[in-house]
Parts: sequence; structure tokens; C-alpha cells
Amino acid sequence: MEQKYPRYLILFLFFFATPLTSFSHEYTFGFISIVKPHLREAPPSATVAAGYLKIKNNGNEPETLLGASSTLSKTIEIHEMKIENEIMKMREVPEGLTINPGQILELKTGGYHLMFFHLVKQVKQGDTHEIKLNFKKSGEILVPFKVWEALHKPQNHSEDLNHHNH
Ligand SMILES: [Cu+2]
Repeated sequence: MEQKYPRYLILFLFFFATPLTSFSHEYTFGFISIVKPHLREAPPSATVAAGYLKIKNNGNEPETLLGASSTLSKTIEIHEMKIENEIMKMREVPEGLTINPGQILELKTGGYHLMFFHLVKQVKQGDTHEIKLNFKKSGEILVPFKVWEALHKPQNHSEDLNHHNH
């Protein structure tokens, strides 16, 4: 028996069902989920780039992100961005970031982020880079980070320049 579905249903499935599967960008490893891991595009001359993600702890014990590594840059540091006396400051968080059970930690613009130093390749929109995240309990997890559009236009990159002098 042939079944016919109304056109609107097909459109609905196309627009709403597809993003759930292809664009949800959630990767689960044991009791840890990584949501929307991404980098922001950097200009060709840039030597630094920033990465963002959400980390969900679905378990019943705390977990700590200790660091990260990849072939994209020589080093990756966990950073915190803060405004102090109207000056944006950045510091390394060498102790790592702890996510308690049931908690979601978001690394985002203006807060925690992964800082890629001494880029080996250009960080171009649409590209994907495999980044190894190192967790205290879960160990090393390899996650694809997609490069998203830059937040600022190139003439507005004073914030990125500050990354050189901290
Ligand atoms: Cu930074």
C-alpha cells in the first residue's frame, strides 16, 4: 500500500528534524557530554585562536577538564576572561575546570575559553579540527571542533591582540 504524506510534513521534517541530527553537535563519552565544540575563525596572520564548548556532567562524581592538545597549534591553555577596572584581562587556569554532577559548564565569549597559541594552520570558517580534551577521570577525548564565523570584523580585533600580551 502506498502511503502519501502531506507536503508540509515533509518540509517540517526537513527543517526541524534534520538540525536535530546533523547540527546538535553533542558528543557523549561515558558520563561526559561535549556540546557545540567550536572555534572562531581567525584572520590568516593570526597566531592565536579561541575555542568554545559546553561540558555536561551526567554522572555522580565531579570531573575536571585539565587541558587540551591538537595539531592545530603548539599549545592550548584553559583561559578565563574578566573585566577588571574596565580592562579586559585574561588569565590561564592551570588547575583546570571542575564540573560537578548534573552541572553544565559553558566555555563562551567573555568567560572561560580554550586559547590556541602558535597556530600551525589557519583557522578557517567551515573547517573542522580534531581537538583532544584531557579529563581527570574520563582521560583523553577526541572531539571535532567546527570553525564558526568570526565574532568581529578584522578592523575590530583589538581584543585578539590583547591575547599576545598577557
Ligand atoms: Cu585567552
